[in-house]
Amino acid sequence: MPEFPPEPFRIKVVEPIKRTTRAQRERLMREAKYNVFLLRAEDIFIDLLTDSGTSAMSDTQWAALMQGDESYAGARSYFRLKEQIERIFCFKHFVPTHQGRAAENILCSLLIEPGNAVPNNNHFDTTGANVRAVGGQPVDLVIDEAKDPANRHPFKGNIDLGKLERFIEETGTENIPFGMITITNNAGGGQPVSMANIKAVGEMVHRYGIPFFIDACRYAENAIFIKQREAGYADKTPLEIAQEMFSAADGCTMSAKKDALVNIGGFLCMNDDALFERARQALILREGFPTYGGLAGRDLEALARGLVEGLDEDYLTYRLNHTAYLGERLLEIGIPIIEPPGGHAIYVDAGGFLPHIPAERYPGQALAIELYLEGGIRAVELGSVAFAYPDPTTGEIIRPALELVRLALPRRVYTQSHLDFVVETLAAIAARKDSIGGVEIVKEPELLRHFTAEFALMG
Ligand code: P71
Repeated sequence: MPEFPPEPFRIKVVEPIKRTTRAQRERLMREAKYNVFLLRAEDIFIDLLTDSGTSAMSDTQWAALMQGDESYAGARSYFRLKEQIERIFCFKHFVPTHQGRAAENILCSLLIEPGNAVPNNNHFDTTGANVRAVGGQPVDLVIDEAKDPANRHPFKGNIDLGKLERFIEETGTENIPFGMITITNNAGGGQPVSMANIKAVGEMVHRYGIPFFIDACRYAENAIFIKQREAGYADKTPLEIAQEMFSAADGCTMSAKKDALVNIGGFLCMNDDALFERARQALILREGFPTYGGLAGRDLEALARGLVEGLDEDYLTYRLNHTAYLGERLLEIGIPIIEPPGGHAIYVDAGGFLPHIPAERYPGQALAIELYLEGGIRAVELGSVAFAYPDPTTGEIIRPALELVRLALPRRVYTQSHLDFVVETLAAIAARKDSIGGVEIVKEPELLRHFTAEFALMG
């Protein structure tokens, strides 16, 4: 087999994408207020905004849609989904939700009191926002190696156990409603967490009587990383590794829009009976009856099959290779990225790539704009636009460690030649990078500002 083997699928249905001219893109970007979220998708050539909800479903999943049982209560599709969730995640209870943030919302609103704090390796944007929305404080305790882009630590998503213990001692167990770990760590490069770390974090929080939840969006990619990199797992299947990961926790939140290969869906799992009762009530209020939870019966069917396909070892091996191909080619032409390549995305170190643009002029946003102007490529800023926030007591702006631009790879959607085009586009930007200026925010909402903020070029 070649170093980067070909896609383990062939294409049965195609969706045309169109090129635009540089002049058109300049106008479209200006009209979108220099926020790539405000562009129209049909004006984009290669859309790497997110791997969330953008997967290509298989012929089996499309066929399953026709078998969706749309009964309000007790639908057959619910039981098909239940069987898969119980097999893979091994928790006692679950409720379906329309997507991951709805699961987070229910968990956070049931367990967090104002003034509480929640530890995680890195909270992703919606998770952090859901913790804050109910008066809690998200606290990020990832290992220091994660802050050095060139460090090739095999499990750069790990939580620093020393930091976690100090955090618990200083905060007090009564102020920590639960601990979390995000697998893989999306805010920190799509980097995996080792089995040893998942178990050690679980044991530590449990020793203090604190429940432990996994943010499981990319659990299958995390599992194949463990198989490839952690001693003792080479002969285990991704399913066995997943079961072992979840056995360390009391529950999980899941956005099925990632590793479950569907365009919409999520769920919240837990072992605690009383919490499940409260979650069911919250679900009925906010999402829907507990056997469909904000989804159509056909969505439940596609999800049940997507969970199976998403754990397939050939698919997962291809998936990591596909992402690594983009990362290694960018490194070859001198573009700094978070190393080693993550599971679902390559994160360009925009701060390192554009050192003449200070963090307060948002180098990541400037690069995201350039990617669109140069090649019609959409990426997302994951730096100070997405993650900087004012300190609750001093008001001082706290910035993330790195100013990143994420090139997220939708699952089973783009071929290796699309990735070559992304590399060529970044090479063209690199050739004139000193002429790129920073940006300023001219309008922003209070929470999750990156989705709707408006920017201006500073020249
Ligand atoms: C991602 C997303 C979705 C997103 C976020 C920001 C801009 C564009 C798209 C969502 C996650 C996630 C983790 C680790 C929970 C959610 C929420 N990620 N945890 O990466 O990555 O799930 O979108 O289904 O509500 O692009 P949800």
